[in-house]
Amino acid sequence: MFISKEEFKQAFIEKLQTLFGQSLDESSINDKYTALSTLLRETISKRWYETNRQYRVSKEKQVYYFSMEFLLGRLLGSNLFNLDLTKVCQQGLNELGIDLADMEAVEHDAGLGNGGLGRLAACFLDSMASLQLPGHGTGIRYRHGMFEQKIIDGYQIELPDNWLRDGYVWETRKADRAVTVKFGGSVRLEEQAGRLAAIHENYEPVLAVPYDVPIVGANCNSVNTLRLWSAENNYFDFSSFSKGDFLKAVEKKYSLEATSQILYPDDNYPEGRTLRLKQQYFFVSAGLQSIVRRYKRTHGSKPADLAKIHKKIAIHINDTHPALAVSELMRILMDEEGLGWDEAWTATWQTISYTNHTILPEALEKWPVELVETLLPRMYMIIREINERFCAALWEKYPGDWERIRDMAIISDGYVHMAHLAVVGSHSVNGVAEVHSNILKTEVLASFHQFYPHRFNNKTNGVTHRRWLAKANPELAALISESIGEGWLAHPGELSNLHRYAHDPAFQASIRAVKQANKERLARYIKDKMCLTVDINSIFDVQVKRIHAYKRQTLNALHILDLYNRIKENPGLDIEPRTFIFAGKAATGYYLAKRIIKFINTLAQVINNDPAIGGKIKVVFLENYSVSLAELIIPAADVSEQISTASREASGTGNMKFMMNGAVTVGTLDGANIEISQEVGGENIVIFGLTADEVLNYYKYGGYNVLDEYHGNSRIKTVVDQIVSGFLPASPDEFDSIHHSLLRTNDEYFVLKDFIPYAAAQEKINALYREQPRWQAMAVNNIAFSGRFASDRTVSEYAIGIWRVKPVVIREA
Ligand code: DL6
Repeated sequence: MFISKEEFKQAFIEKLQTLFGQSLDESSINDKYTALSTLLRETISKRWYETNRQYRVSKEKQVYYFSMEFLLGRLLGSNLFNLDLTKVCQQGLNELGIDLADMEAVEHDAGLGNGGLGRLAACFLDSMASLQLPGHGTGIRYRHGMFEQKIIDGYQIELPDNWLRDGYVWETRKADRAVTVKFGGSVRLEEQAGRLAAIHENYEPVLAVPYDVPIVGANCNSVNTLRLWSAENNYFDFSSFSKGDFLKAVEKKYSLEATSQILYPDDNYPEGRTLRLKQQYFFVSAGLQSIVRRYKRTHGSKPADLAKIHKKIAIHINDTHPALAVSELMRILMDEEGLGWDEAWTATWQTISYTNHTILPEALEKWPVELVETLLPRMYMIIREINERFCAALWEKYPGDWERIRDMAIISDGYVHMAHLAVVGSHSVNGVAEVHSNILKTEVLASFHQFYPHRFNNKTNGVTHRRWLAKANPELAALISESIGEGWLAHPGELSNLHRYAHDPAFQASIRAVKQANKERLARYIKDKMCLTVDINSIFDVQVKRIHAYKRQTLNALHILDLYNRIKENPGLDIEPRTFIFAGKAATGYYLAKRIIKFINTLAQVINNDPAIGGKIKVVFLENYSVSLAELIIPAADVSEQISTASREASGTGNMKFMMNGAVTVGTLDGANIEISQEVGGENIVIFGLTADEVLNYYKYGGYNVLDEYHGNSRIKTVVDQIVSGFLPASPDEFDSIHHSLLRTNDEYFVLKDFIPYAAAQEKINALYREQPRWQAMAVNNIAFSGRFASDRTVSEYAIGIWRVKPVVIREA
């Protein structure tokens, strides 16, 4: 490892020569990126090897976090940061006339996730490694990650994300660790040596090849592993080939490999396709096979050794997507390792734990019985047996209560209910914010909570402060360290020491200067990408997240329309200039969400081109929201829009990232906003709208009467009418679906009910921003009290309360 910039420069130049046979001057920025990343990889690989070796020798318990999604973003900057090499490299590169930021920009974001759930998994990996916990990720190496979004004429257009085009320097293909995953065919039970053996025949084998990505811990020697599985096959149909049918010769190979080709872009939106179920079983089976293989090497391979697997292995399932882990671990323990049902079952549920990330009814996964039975016959047999035993236990406790048993069954009404399988097959079930965990206990999974009261718990989400504060906002990080020392980097709780600077005029001036610089940086990006000038002295009011009806971008947009109407009516309206910034992707099949994007862009077209409003407000929709774009936008935000319908957003994690960067939240009492509000204090956040209890109560009684709101307030009526009146330059029926979602379906997400309270909250923001000392104190307090929302805290809680794993300190080799 290079410790001085001179050493670094020499190593870097040598690497360019050995990799590309080129001098510094001859090499492209891509070559430079590859040389720098390869240099880092060498340092990382040594630690990685040592970490794996010491884990093996110590025989300590290991955690495996199973997730369909890991939204990693770029790794060069975060690896440099965690290795504490940023400064040395930056200085060395500067002396060579190279900007590190340009090199970082070369890396394709690893967009192997949709949004909150996938990014949470990536934050957890960073925290596990940095807390020296032996915790690894298991997922899918999608050939195409989250689609690239283009906005053309205001519409979302999706392009494939070819993120592997230039190779991926961080991964290592481990062909010798490949395993076979079996689909289809049939299973028969046969008496063998005095016990029933399951014989799986005529199945379609898919070869699962692991690609390992090192996960570097900060300020320690730990390097954990993210293992991503790729479907690969050497199958070649020689008989078709020899008949000259070349296409057919490769057809089967490609159909088998399709399993890991694409990420379903369906955050909180149902996409019940066969391929998705195939993906779920593919990575669960491959991951468990490889974990059991390693376990046997370290802890013994007799059935009695495997019956104790839960003592050395914890498997966490990130939502229900990997819930087949329950039946697959049963299969491996019984069919391959010879355990009986009872022993296998005890080991299975004690190994597995489950996090629920949504209560949206449409997003709770269920699969048709025929599909599971045909695609995964052995899984189906095992799930049926688990279900029968579970229903028998329910019958014993609630004799005659058929309705309850039907509601709780894993298989009912022709479906396999994945959340039920996950709860029954786990020793821990957690929600991701207090309010969400309570709703799970009292509403969505209430009967399961009654049956298994000790399984349920809460683990409020967190985000890694290393990426989202230290790396994304280096000027702010430097200012914090100058004021309270660097302890907060290892112990984010120490950020609270900033509180004493909240009213310090000099500190306020510095915080403001950092924000202005970040706003300038974002304004330059907007200018470059969209040829649009935004006023950096305006309030940067930001809503960036997936586009979804429950997240209520519509509420934000209608309020902007109302503001526009008011400025038109009264050009002297005394408001602080505001730039409303949006970004986010809509699921490809989600028509309403796509219309919301078009609606925002149409508003932008009208407002940004109307000289009559004197530039008081502007609307920007930035295309292709990603982790890297979030790192640019969030540090520049003054206002963080967290305005979901109360009870619908399980937690939110964007809310935490904005808070850490000193934005003031305007939000509902939903998800983690509630805990943010408790932590920062009511005077440092602007809360509005219905509470979760009120919303749930309305739902119980069929909603509210939206027409009362519509007819009862002329501002509301005007903006709702403007959606379809031809006021906006769009085809007459362009926004019917939005209008419909408000008036025809009785405003399922209470947009109109919360409209006036939201407008009042926005006026409050306006007034607060005018009192700059007050506003800056709010910004400082938000940063100061964000320590609780660092994922290091969350992951420690998982480690102690659920996984029961301890840190393993990796000594330098
Ligand atoms: O827990 C991470 C994240 C939460 O912050 C969001 O509130 C929640 O919407 C999201 N849930 C999903 C669910 N997807 N599925 N299934 O993405 O999880």
